[in-house]
Amino acid sequence: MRCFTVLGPSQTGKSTLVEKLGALEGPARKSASPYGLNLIEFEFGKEAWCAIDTPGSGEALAHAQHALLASDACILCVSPNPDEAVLAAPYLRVIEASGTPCILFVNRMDEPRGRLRDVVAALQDYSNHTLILRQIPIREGDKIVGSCDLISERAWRYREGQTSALIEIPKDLIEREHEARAELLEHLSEYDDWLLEELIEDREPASDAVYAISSRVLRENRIVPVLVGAASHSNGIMRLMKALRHDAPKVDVLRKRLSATGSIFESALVGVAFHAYHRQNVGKTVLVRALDDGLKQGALLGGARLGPVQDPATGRPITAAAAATGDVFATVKSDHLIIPSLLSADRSVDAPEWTTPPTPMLERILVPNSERDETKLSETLAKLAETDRGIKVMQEEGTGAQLISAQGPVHLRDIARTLSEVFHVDVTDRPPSPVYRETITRSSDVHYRHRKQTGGAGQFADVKLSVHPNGRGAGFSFAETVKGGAVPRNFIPAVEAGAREAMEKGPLGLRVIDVGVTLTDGQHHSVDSSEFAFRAAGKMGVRDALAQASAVLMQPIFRVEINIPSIYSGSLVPIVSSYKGQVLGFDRDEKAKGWDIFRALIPGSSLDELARALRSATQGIGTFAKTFDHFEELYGKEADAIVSAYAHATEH
Ligand SMILES: Nc1nc2c(ncn2[C@@H]2O[C@H](COP(=O)(O)OP(=O)(O)OP(=O)(O)O)[C@@H](O)[C@H]2O)c(=O)[nH]1
Ligand SMILES: [Mg+2]
Repeated sequence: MRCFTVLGPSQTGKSTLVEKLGALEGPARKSASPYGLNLIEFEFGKEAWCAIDTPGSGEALAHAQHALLASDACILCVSPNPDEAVLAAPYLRVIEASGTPCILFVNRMDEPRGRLRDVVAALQDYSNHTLILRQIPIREGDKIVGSCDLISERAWRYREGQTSALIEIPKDLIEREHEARAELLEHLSEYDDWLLEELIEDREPASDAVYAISSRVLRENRIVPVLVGAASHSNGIMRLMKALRHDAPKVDVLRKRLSATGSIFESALVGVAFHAYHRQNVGKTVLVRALDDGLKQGALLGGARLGPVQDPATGRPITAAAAATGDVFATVKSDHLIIPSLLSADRSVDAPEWTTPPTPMLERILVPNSERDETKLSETLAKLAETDRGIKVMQEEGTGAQLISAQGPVHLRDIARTLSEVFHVDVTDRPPSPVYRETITRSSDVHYRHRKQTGGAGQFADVKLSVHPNGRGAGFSFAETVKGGAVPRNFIPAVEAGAREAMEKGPLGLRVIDVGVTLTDGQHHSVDSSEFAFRAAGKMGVRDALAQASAVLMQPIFRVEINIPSIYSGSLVPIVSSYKGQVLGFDRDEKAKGWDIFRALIPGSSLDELARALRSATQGIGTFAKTFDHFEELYGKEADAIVSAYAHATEH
């Protein structure tokens, strides 16, 4: 079976395209996974094909990335509007990183909104591969009525809902056709010496030879050919499918590409697990592409036996024949399979780096509506995270509540829906509050005596302590300058332990950071002093000292690395500033053409708003990764509000 992915921005006609491609030679078989990919299996040119239709939302980029892991080639489906080219940037980026041969399909040509050349030029800004026209549109007035193939030099007139009719190249197009063809040949000749020579000698190369070169060039992933059409009118569909049939590499090239990442030998590679989803009463269903013959229920794959194998299109069990190389199948009760992973019979290795989804930006606390579901929620989220690497599951500091990071609001809604429909756990979500700390701004001294007389043995410990601010980030420190054994050596560690305990909750009710404690003097009693007593004295003494040392709220500051197409970099400066952030600067992203990495420091309390502002400023394309950088003092009304909210929350 040959397999390709269709990906691209939202509403560019991917699903329509896949449906039309699948129906070219009779009815296709379709599978819908409740969340994620659609697989369409069909016959074309006496071969079995599987098209993977991916969702267009930027929040679902991970699904497209994983689908590429199982694909011989891909079709990037885009709109004919040059202004929307930037929306394709994330897809060009992952396609390039994955090394998957790609055909660019400019769809919706029935709604022309600009020149095709401008669309291609705008997209070229985001691709290191040359995007090169394989067809040019035939216009009548402002309507596109057909296309002309630049290799065969044949023209086709679109017919509504049918395959196109062969026509003469319109006279007024001949010049443009020659020009575009020359450009195509010139680019191809960069990868073919024979063709180069023909061109230099000014000979007209035969179509067959050019076809062969263009196939090889796509197979080797040198250039990205551009085709055009209108999926909903079935225009350009046959041409596209024929291009795939002739030019897309077969599964052996995918095997080589995957093993070239170095983590697995090509000879050992038998499959790739690329998608999974949960179904009620069925459990985890995993989609696998076989990269070798012989996979069937009970066969070893990834270190354990494969569970029942199903037809991905119908969900019916496949019991008889084993899968052949290239087949895509579904399997259940194969919970050992990790998504995504490369599989040998006895091992499962991590998929290549490029399959890593964008860092999830939307953090939410999930609270089960019914308290009984607390354990179930954490188990279920762990399961979901196994099948969706776009989710990160953590626990909130302090409360231990379930904290998840999702790709965005739509993804979050999908997660909640799966939790409810498949696992029957209903949740409410709320934003997490930043983790605050406090520290002191001046030194203070105390003398604290711990004394208790309860019946028999008493407790006695007397300490003189001073606390002082340590430098930012220096943490806690403890020193002693006790002379003459006023506090016996063996009790000093107990004083330190007490001092550390006092740091857990300072005068503002928060954990105390960056404070130094010095034990300067004290007294002991030969019978009543104990480690316990000195620990208590250390704790209470430090607590009192902190209360007099002008405590101040500390807010977390994060370093964010924002990934954005360069055209947005300028607009980020005012956004970051408006969220009390500090711009550190931006650089070109060496790994992705047309992208910048924008760095800034930003308070934890602004991260959620930054994510939202970034989404709307960049049409959902920009993402950021954050790492904690440092704590910083926060004064004024904002600090007062946080402190009183804390005091209020801990009262109850
Ligand atoms: N005019 C025109 N409309 C089209 C064409 N192809 C698809 N559409 C329409 O565009 C809309 C979106 O089509 P889909 O196929 O669902 O697009 P998609 O890319 O799968 O969308 P998402 O999966 O949501 O990203 C539908 O209303 C289609 O009928 C086309 O070539 N021309
Ligand atoms: Mg779709």
